[in-house]
Amino acid sequence: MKNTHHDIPPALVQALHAAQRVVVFTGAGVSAESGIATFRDALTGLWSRFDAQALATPEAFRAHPDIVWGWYEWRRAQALRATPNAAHHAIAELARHVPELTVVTQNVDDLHERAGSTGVAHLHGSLHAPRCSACAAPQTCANEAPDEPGEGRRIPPPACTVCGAPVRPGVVWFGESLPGDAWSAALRAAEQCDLLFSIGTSALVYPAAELPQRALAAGATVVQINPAVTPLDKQAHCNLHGLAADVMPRVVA
Ligand code: BV8
Ligand code: ZN
Repeated sequence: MKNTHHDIPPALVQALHAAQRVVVFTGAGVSAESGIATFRDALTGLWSRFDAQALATPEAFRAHPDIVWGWYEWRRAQALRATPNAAHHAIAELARHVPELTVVTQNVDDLHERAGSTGVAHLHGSLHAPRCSACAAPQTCANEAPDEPGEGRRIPPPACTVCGAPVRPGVVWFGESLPGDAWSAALRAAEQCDLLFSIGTSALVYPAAELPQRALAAGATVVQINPAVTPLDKQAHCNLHGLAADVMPRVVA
């Protein structure tokens, strides 16, 4: 690595050079500069009478399938149009600088993969992998490049090709368990790393928000990158208050 880490604390540069195992834990803020609304900002139009946490539940899908499906189709269209930003690229590049890097994301887009990261643990599923709400059969997305559905448009979910029940988004809703393989890989990586970056997440949603705590408890250095203050500020060894796409390229430089 060249010595061009402008404004990055020397102790962090040192920790990065010494690290054997690094975890990058990301949230919606990493995709913000790609034009994807963060989770707590993704409500406009019809959806603004809900809070995101109320819409992202099995109960909401049962009560208002067309509102919930419409919201996810709007978000899927946004994700399809977006491209990875400098933060996604820097994270993919970081894998070439450290012996072992695990990317763990709460995001339901695929921008880490499109930037070149591999083996990404998706704790909260994907916008691009719908499945049947009854028999769980994987379903294909209706249209590879839908027109941007209008903000607040109701869209009835399609019927399962196997049993006819409504198709649901392939994401993890509140009250649902995380995919076991992704969660155990994330937990193992957090407990075994020497350095964890928590980037662009409000650190409010559990069990995902446990990961930085587990890393701290295991003796790792924890670095947070976020323009805002989060509950993690008090515990992190280093808080870089800035935009992920500005800060990450300087960390990796
Ligand atoms: C579970 C997928 C076991 C869908 C999401 C108390 C009461 C009630 C419930 C609970 C409770 N305590 C714990 C719970 C359980 C609950 C929970 O944690 N609730 C909290 C909120 C109180 N958790 C669950 O239910 C989980 N499952 O526990 O299973 C179980 C089983 C049965 C019964 C009970 C329990 C499942 C949670 C999964 C929810 N699914 N997403 C979808 O996307 O629609 S969560 C949602 O939050 C997001 O999608 C994301 O995945 C997650 C975290 O959000 P963030 O990514 O952090 O985004 P956010 O908008 O919040 O913040 C953006 C941040 O970026 C901000 O800090 C901002 O400053 C920053 N930022 C902005 N721009 C930039 C930036 N940073 C850097 N650069 C920038 N440019
Ligand atoms: Zn089915």
